[in-house]
Amino acid sequence: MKTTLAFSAALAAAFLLRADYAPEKWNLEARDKFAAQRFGIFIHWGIYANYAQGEWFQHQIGMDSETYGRIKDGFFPSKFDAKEWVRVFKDAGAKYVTITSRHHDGFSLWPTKVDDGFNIAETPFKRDILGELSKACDEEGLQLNFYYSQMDWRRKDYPAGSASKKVLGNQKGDYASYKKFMISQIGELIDNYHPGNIWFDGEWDHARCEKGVWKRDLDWELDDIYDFIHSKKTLVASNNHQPIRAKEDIQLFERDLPGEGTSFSKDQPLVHDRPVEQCDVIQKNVWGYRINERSFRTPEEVCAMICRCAAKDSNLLMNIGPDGSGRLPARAVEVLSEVGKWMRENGEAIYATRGCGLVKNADGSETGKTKKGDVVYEITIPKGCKGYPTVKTSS
Ligand code: FHN
Repeated sequence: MKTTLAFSAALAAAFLLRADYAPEKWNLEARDKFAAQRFGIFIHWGIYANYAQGEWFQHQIGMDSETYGRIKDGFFPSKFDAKEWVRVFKDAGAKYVTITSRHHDGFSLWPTKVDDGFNIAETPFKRDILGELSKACDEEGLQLNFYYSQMDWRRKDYPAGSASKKVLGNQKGDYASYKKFMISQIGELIDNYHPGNIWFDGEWDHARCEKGVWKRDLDWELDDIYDFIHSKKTLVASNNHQPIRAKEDIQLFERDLPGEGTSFSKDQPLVHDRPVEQCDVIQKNVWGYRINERSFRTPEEVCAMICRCAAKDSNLLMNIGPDGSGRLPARAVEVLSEVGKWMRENGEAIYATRGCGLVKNADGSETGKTKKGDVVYEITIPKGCKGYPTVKTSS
């Protein structure tokens, strides 16, 4: 069902802040548990890793999905070792992992029964990547969550929007059919692997903000999808770059410190009545693996980002893009290992704390404060991240 909805600011506010929804006890507890975790690892991985040009490669060169998809027949990440990945993440101090179950190209990393064969079971590799990762996370006590792209560059029933028409043309699609497909897939993900949250991305294909007024050209019928997820006691998050809706449990900010409004979140006010998460990249400028991207964040920078987020009462979800063989980029592993050393020394100032603010000092350093019970942690981040953050405790 495709409709044209141009909401006025007032109507949009009424729509977004529906008063008739109250989260249940399990939901509030799950939100608290999520917020206490503070640091997670994001994984962007799919058949695009074989092209080694990032996850937007298909779109960038305007490749049709038939041609693009042929690379699935060569997807054989023989070095993939879920236990080793999880060892690296846990050693870094991460408490959860969020992986792309399906990105914009429409390829599913698990053997879904409800698509037409564009999934891991139809590659020579065949192994259930999400299943292996879920088991390894369970064994090590890490929570697994699933990124799920709403935008799709392949299916015939997906209604093309501003970021998909380069690949799909003006395809009208059939949203009722596409919605049914998404719900079936999400049901599989939750029933098979029990994620903590479903992390949506791509709603922005059908929305834009013009001078403070949101214009939307597709009614995603999100209430139905969110109710379905909640009925399975799973949290909902959406990286839609829009003001948060009542039924979204976590407020997401992409490559932008919550509330700063400097990039994707310029039209996205920080509400802060729910957990907050900032996602960012360890290999600068790219989420999925890109062979010629050599610029990695330093361990000092990653620690500073964790501290800034904690001081802003937010989690940090730090992304890595494994390569086509299933290996994590070596430099990312080194950086994470150093981050882990800092977290083991200073994690008390981060995990399960509440943020009390972040200020920039005249000398270019930053001071962040967090709190747990009566204990206040004062964190100093050196100018330009020239050293590791230091922590002072007071009560
Ligand atoms: O288009 C995606 C992008 O590939 C990546 O997945 C990031 C992660 O936050 N989100 C989208 C852009 O907003």
